[in-house]
Amino acid sequence: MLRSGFVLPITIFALATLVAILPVATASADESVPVTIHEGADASTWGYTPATTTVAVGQTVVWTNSGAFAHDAAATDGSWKTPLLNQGASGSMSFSTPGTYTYICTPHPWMQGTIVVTAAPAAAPTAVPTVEPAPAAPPAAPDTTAPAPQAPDNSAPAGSDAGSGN
Ligand SMILES: [Cu+2]
Repeated sequence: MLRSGFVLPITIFALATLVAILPVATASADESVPVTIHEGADASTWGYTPATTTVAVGQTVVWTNSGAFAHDAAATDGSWKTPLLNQGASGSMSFSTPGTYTYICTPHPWMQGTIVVTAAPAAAPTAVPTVEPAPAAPPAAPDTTAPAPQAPDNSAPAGSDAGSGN
């Protein structure tokens, strides 16, 4: 007496796809903060935009000269200075000490700006839940009891169209 159709039960654990999209906190420490050096028809209006820029310690200020003349940004206390920037050029300075730094343009000292460097931002507690990504579910085991169907393609090669139309 044969028992046919004895099939081992295949238990498949379907893992729920746990896609944990963790919020990516934008690190602010390495950000650069732009300042535009601008000119105008009246040279007395030349200056920096924004006139006051606030950055956190570790951040970098990047000055870009949108004018036609060369400008720079030079601390009034002489502690730092960008190179003289030609039209379209940029110069950067990073700040590691909190404080307020006024600066001017060396060739045009009436151009004035201020950099306020604050202590590192109160590092927003990265409340990222500890979620371990689920391992990739293994592919369903193939049914090895059934022979793989061999289906050779014996069809005639294309291009031999008899061209019979009704
Ligand atoms: Cu200038």
